[in-house]
Amino acid sequence: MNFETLLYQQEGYIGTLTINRPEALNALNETVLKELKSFAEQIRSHKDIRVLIITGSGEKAFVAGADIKAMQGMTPQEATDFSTMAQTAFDSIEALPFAVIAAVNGFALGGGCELALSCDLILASEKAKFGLPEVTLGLLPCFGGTQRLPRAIGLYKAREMVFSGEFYSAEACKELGFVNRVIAPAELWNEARKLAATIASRGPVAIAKAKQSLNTGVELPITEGLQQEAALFGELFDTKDHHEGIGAFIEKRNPDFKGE
Ligand code: CO8
Repeated sequence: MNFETLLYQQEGYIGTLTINRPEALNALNETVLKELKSFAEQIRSHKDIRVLIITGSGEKAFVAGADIKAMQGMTPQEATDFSTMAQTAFDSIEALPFAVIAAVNGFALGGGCELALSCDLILASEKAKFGLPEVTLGLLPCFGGTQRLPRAIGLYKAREMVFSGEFYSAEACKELGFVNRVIAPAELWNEARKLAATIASRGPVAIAKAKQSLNTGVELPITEGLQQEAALFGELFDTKDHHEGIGAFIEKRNPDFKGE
């Protein structure tokens, strides 16, 4: 996979995607968004990937938002189209059939915070700063922020973050409930890899179906969510992985899942 603004590396079952525009603090322009969507479309069918880590290039930023310079002079229709393009790219990341970890190494502002919110888990460096500062530009979060953030932390806390436009520390975001772990900057990469390796050692089909149950279940009335959970659970009994998992337990050995 060859991209202008993204770097992709894979080691074993763990892929790492780096947003690579350090001169603009990895801001999201049209090229990055198109490449993110194309990347997600290509990677989703790769059988040899079990966890994706997304991070930002350089010391300073995960992603400092949408590219403010590129927004200048847009017409209302162009702005809506730009928002839709970003939402579609982030939906494709969210829908990947394996776990996606955001390793937030610095500023995650506006679209950067929204990109992190489309990942399954957020690990943040102690020096990371999150925020939705769109209102400081006379705009509103439009890459999914007004939708994913309240679903993650509740409406009242989301309103404060959106209306104030302020930057929040990683620790404050952990308190709010959307950052999983806060990690010393030098350890962020190791911790992300360690968590990725743990997840990659579990049953891949089980992770994919658990992700589906969690992500679509929260949108459903609980009775429908429970029915879906039971149906997905049943589907796992058609997989070789479940024989391997149960067999390994009985034989007192580690399972060797093939993702089948
Ligand atoms: N877009 C474009 N360039 C950026 C961005 C950005 N979001 N953020 C930083 N840069 C550039 C700077 O312009 C600068 O470039 P140059 O050296 O050429 O002047 C370079 O990156 C380094 O940045 P700073 O010198 O500003 O670094 P500091 O350490 O002083 O400050 C900050 C870092 C605090 C992160 C600061 O750069 C900042 O406030 N950035 C903007 C953050 C922001 O407001 N993000 C939200 C953008 S809006 C959004 O994401 C969603 C709305 C999308 C709407 C789209 C509809 C069309």
